[in-house]
Amino acid sequence: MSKKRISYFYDPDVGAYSFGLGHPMKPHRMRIAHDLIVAYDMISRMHVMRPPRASPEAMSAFHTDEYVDFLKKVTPATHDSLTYQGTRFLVGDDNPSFEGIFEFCTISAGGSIAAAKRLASGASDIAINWAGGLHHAKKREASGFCYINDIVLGILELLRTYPRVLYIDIDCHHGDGVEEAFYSTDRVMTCSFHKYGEFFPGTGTQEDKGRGKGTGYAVNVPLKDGINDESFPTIFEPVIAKILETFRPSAIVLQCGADSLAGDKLGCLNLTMDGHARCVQYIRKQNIPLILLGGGGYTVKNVARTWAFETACALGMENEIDRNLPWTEYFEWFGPRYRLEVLSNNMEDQNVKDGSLDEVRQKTIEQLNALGG
Ligand code: TV7
Ligand code: CA
Ligand code: ZN
Repeated sequence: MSKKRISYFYDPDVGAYSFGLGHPMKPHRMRIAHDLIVAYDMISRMHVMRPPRASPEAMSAFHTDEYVDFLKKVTPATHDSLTYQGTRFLVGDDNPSFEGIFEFCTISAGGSIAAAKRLASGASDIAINWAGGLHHAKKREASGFCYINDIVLGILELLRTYPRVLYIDIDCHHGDGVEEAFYSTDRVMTCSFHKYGEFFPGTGTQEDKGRGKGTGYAVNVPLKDGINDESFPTIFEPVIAKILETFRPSAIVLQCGADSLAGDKLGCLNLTMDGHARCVQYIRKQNIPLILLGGGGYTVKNVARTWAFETACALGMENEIDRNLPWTEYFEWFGPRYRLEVLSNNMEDQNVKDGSLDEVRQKTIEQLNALGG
């Protein structure tokens, strides 16, 4: 496996932000992942950078000025008046106004924009921002724990250099914000794998394929509970292979949402760490400039393990890495086995028993064939 030039964007402040007591989204997981990355001595093998904070102007490349101004101003104390009693900008408990909300957004978005610039400059083959991947954020509204859509901002930056960008989303939830942003263009293909059916955000059927020039360029792969390491590659790999053949992307953004792992607090899929990372390995070997982003992931210790391991995959050192975890400040979290692993559980794979996965795969391939590849 060839050596690649990796840039890793990390802001040591990111772990200090809190969405509030009891909220499932925990920025602290980036710090735990980082500590593993340090302890495994990956830092010396890649270019490590603290990304510049994204400016309000940079955010306005996608979001409205009014919404960005709101995020700049809102605090827990001004929430009710600035959201018009929770009817604008932030609706419901998923997106609280927490202390430092705007700074958190500048870190997450700053990392993805910097990652895009780093690839486009030709300085790196793979750029990583585990604080990014916040795929639900809309132009004028927060949604599903996401306030600023760092992914859209990163892709817009890539489009200044690259003719075609492929976005792949393996988070358990539908990547609706990114899909919507590029729904009518043929320069960005979006492809989300997600649980569909009585699950947030409720979009992402195979009938939703894009519009106008973008018709066929939004790819949705709806899944049922329990997809595992055996069945997931039988849809991920042929679908991606077909996309690479028909769309021929000049750059790829892979959202590595870790709520598709077994045992996730919010997710309902059954991938192991190795099964999840296999997606990274499959994309890496295509030798196309690549951005790796975070996203969901709510069983914190498993998110940290997986993103640390996927950093090792980017470096091509996954076969050398010690599966016994090194000592870190959070070592005791990883008991009782203290291993670099996320194991599957005994849930049934609802995708294979009625042949639904075969139908979804066939329908996706037909959609891609219709593009005329
Ligand atoms: C990318 N699921 C984001 C995924 C966003 C999922 C939801 C919660 C949740 C929110 C909490 C909370 C929760 C235990 C779980 C319809 C509702 C139901 C809020 C209580 N505990 C990503 C968003 C999803 C907030 N939202 O893709 C504060 O679960 O299902 C919904 C919407 C209305 C709001 N209520 C939940 O992974 C980063 N929210 C505890 C405290
Ligand atoms: Ca997804
Ligand atoms: Zn998710």
